[in-house]
Amino acid sequence: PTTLSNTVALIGAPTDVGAGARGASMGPEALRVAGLAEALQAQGVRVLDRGNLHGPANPWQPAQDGYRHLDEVLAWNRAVHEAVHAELQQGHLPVLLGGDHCLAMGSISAVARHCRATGQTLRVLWLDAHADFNTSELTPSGNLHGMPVAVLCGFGPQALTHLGGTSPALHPSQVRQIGIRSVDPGEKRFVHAQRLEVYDMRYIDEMGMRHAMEQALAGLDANTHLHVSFDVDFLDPDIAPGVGTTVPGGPTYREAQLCMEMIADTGRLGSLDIVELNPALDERNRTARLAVDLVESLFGKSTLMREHQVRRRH
Ligand code: 6HN
Ligand code: MN
Ligand code: MN
Ligand code: MN
Repeated sequence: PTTLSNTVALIGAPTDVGAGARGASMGPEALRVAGLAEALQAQGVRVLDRGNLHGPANPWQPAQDGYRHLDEVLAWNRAVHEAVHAELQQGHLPVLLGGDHCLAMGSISAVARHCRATGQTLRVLWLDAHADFNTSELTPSGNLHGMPVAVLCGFGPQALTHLGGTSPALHPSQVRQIGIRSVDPGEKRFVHAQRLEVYDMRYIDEMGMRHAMEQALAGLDANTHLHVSFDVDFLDPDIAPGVGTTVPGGPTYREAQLCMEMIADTGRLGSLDIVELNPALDERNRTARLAVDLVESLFGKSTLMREHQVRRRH
């Protein structure tokens, strides 16, 4: 089997309360229009589209005490946490359709809670241009989509760090970041201090995506639940313009495909976020269609049958 469950639950969270640009709230529908459910079904997956969650509107206010829209971010993440946790309890593979990346606080805290209860080991792959490891002291923007990894590791306001009851939801050693190429100055020191394992673009340039993914996926076993948090700005903006925070020099189409295929090969995918897609900035939904194409690979689509592929190793 390619994934931990053959039944996927799509959960839309149409909000941009954590972002610095408006428009990620349209992400869930753009992914549906791009054929996400059909693409998953073509991989033999049963798809339950749960529709969209509801939450407060975006008040578009300046930061207060280092956070923008903290109350609204909390409300959305409570809804995401409950929805994701309910699907995991039913044995389903939750796919969160963002929405901005602050929503990973809710989804990953739910996955961590589920893994604690079932005795599974959680590994998080964070595919992103950004480390999303800011705190209210370090952030240049106050935008909470720049803080989910820190919050999940226990650094942030109590209400957010305790979404799943206990804190921290994650230890930094459970996280692997891939594709990183924009980290704020204070955030950079904090990433180092907390020893986050980061495969940044320089590492990928020098060593290749294959080696980076071999390292990032090392040590998985039959008890591992793999969560992939896919920020669409991970991709190079030449192929994925529909995001609010583009950073040049990201993975190419082929590198991104290889990344997804190598995750699929582990057979351990148990939950997924697709976040930061911004249809207001896209070109005729091409970034949404690319995301769907990559998700097909993540769920096991390959050019040939596995037994027909030339042995890759050494
Ligand atoms: N994202 N580091 C910047 C900030 O404002 O904290 C950008 C964060 C981007 C977050 O893309 O999910
Ligand atoms: Mn992100
Ligand atoms: Mn990002
Ligand atoms: Mn594909």
